[in-house]
Amino acid sequence: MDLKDKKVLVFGTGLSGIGAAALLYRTGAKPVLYDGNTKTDPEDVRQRLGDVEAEIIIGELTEERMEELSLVVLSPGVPTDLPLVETLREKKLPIWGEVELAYRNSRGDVLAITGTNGKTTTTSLLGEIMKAHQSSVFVVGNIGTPYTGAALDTRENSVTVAEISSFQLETIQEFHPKVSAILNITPDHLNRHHTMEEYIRVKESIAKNQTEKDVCVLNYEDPVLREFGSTLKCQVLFFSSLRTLERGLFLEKDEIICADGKNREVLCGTKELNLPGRHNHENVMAAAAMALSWGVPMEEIRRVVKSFRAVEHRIEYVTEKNGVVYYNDSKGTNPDAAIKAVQAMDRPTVLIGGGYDKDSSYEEWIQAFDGKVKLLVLLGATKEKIAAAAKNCGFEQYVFADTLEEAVEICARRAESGDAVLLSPACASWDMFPSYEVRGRMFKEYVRKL
Ligand code: UMA
Repeated sequence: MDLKDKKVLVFGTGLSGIGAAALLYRTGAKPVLYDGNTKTDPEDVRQRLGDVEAEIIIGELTEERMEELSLVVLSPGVPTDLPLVETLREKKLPIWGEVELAYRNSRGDVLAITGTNGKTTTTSLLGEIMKAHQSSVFVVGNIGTPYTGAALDTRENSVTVAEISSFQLETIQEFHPKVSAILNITPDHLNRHHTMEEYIRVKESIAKNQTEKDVCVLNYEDPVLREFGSTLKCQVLFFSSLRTLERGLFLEKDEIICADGKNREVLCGTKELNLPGRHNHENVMAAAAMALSWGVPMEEIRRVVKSFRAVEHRIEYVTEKNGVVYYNDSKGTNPDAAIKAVQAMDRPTVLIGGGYDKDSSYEEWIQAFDGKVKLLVLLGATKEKIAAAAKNCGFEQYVFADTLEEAVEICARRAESGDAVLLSPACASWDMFPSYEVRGRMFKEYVRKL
């Protein structure tokens, strides 16, 4: 689509909106940056745009303005069934996501990762592996760097490693990764996608444009994904942390092994990794499977995998005070991710949970406490709901806090030498913080202040 001098509505003035507006401006289109939140300060948006020229509209978008548009680009946080989006669709305007816009303006190969949990760790690790092998590598997407910010810098020999969320997948059309991966699918974002079937469908769409020449990496232990593998026309490479595979990557005793049907080769021992927990071994297998599929030699992958450390906010060690170890798992934004964090704890734990309500249920998470959690400190919009779930499960050791700072102080008072304090909320941050990153950094600040 030739967008020269065409008006394009960019919906949302967050990271994606600014990235999309800049890309459109640099390619000759006329971006109209819109935000439905009336509290948005146009001056702040203007500053974040820098030298990018764009019209800014906050609050109401009139019918008249809609008539001038040639395309709409949605930020991932904008629900596709929002009445305003429906109206734009009725006007027969093409609606792309920010990822679609970036993809259509980029060159080289795309390696794309989705899944409910483990995306960021896998994306960072794959990014490091590719950077060790290749000179032009971009790590983009849900990880926090909008894809549109990098697209115009890509070349034919570039590799773009993209973390892609379900929100972003909802609005792709031609997006076509050379290698894709779906790490796992467990309930998340059901307030947005409404049903689990729809959430699964959206996640699986990462492979919809892949052909026989492409590869999709899937978790063999996820029954939905195992079945999905048999329906794909592209090549499928499985990984498993529970069984030996004839072809694929798998965990056997303490080793990660790669088998091609005839030969097997050890990638590394799990003790050689700096990433704790089985879920992390799965992330390593997925990243290695993707890199191998793209053509990176095993030896190079092995070197990077062994030196890679946990990403910020994902079971991140903060400090030790009075014999109590503090971990920041602010990225534990759904019950499944939070279960992984509790399972990774090897000592009695005081846990901080609660946050934005995504219609999740918390019983499974509470059952996973398994006698390890001595106190649950609850805050945020879901605190009553989680307390009710805890009672249902017979877990009564919980208290409420009004702020994260108060929660940290309670933890410090109640934890004893030899315990862990873990922030792993099982909820998004949006009720109290702009992002999980801000929540995690505030947590670390309060802990350091103790
Ligand atoms: N907005 C409206 N109307 C709406 C909804 C939002 O006008 O109905 C406006 C808001 O007022 C705000 C803007 O849209 O100004 C925000 O857009 P956004 O929510 O898409 O946020 P961005 O800053 O563009 O960040 C997005 C991703 N956010 C979401 O998907 C919610 C970031 O993922 C991502 O890092 C970034 O693009 C760069 O690609 C964050 C996230 O929480 C980490 N992702 C979810 C997750 O991981 O669970 C999916």
